[in-house]
Amino acid sequence: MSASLIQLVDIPQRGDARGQLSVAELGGVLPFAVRRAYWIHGTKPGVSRGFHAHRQLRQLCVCVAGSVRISLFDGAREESVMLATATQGLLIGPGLWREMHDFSPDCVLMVFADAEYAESDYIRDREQFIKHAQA
Ligand code: T46
Repeated sequence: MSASLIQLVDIPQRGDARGQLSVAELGGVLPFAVRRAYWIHGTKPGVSRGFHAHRQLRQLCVCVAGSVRISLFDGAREESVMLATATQGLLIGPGLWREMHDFSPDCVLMVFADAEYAESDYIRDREQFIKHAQA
């Protein structure tokens, strides 16, 4: 059986009596050096996002507040996962079509990426992605 598309990682916890502190660092939960971070928040009700793949980019997604469902598609199989905790991350490698659905109103989705923004790294057409995945 092939490996799951969903790679969840537990984020080390360094909380104490004062509250929680979660750490993502290179050599720990991060398998790459971060060159960019961005976060998606204030998503309007009923809105879905994503609908693209990346050619090279690697990412770690952490839902630091609220919840969101992320689906991944490799051109043949589709799997989805609900992110609803700040103590787990979803690693997304290159060559996976992603969609984000069911954002809670308070959702804050942090994304750590291994490269700066480049529109040329995106495949935004699903049919083109399927051809790319099968090549
Ligand atoms: C991803 C999912 C999880 C920039 O100018 N710089 C940036 O670093 C990013 C991420 C986006 N943009 C621009 C590109 C678009 O004009 O911001 C606009 C919105 O981006 P997009 O429609 O691609 O957003 P999402 O939520 O569909 O996808 C984002 C990331 O783009 C993508 O890398 O994997 O979150």
